[in-house]
Amino acid sequence: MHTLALASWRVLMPVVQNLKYVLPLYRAMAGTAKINFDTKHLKKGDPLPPYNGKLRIYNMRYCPYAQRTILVLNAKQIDYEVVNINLKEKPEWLTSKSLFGKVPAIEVADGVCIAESLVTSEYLDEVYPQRRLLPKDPLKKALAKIIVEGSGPIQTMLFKILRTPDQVTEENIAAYRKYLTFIQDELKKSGSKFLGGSEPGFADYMIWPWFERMVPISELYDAVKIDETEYKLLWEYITNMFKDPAVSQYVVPKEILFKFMEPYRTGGTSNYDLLTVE
Ligand SMILES: N[C@@H](CCC(=O)N[C@@H](CS)C(=O)NCC(=O)O)C(=O)O
Repeated sequence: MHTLALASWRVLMPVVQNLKYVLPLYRAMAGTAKINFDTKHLKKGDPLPPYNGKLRIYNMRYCPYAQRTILVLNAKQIDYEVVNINLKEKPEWLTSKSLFGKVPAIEVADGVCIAESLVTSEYLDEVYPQRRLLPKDPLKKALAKIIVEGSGPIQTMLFKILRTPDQVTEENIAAYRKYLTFIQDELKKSGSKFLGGSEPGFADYMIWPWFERMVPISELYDAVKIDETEYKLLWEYITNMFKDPAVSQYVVPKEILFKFMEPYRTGGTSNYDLLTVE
């Protein structure tokens, strides 16, 4: 082979070899197409949709963990595809895409999948450089992650209030309020609209799914009420978060959320497809 041709092949070869990784990235960076979040939830017996080269998320429309990853994808305006999963009757192929059989998982190239909400979110933040969500500074980055790590009490509260509201303890309520205060104090300290600055960052998106649900749920249960005087700044923050485009395009209408959640308490089966657009 001609030396020049050989040299250019040496340069091009790694690109060609990695095309299956590079192409979805390129397409995603170029695209701002409208995403259909409300695809039918696939269940046992349903075939796996063929991989079409687009970054894909295995999701469940009402899952707060999967929502974290969706918010990152939206914030970065990545073009992606949603494959919704019926978690009560999981498709046989789910564990080949998500090791623990849970959502979220993302498929970044044909058959190359990553699971877990925080892992996928951080991966996307590293791979897609547009609008960095985690701070570069190691100290600030650590603080953002601590804010997320500390969200246990709000997660516990949501879980309990939906399933066994009569078993919510004084300790649950105290820990929940302590976390609300912690977030409000962090906002005060930062002096900015969001924990991440003038735009929502990693911590904002990772804790948001629980706040989004607590607002309508607090209409039903006093235990989770966020007092408007005590938590004035936190309320401003919540209002601003609802207006963020990454958030607003994915919000579930209150009536639908209540309908979906009802069987958690009564023991029936949730209808995953309340929002489905085929
Ligand atoms: N630690 C996981 C938790 C994800 C999770 O629990 N997802 C739920 C849906 S909200 C799920 O897939 N449940 C199915 C199961 O546990 O079998 C993460 O952060 O991604």
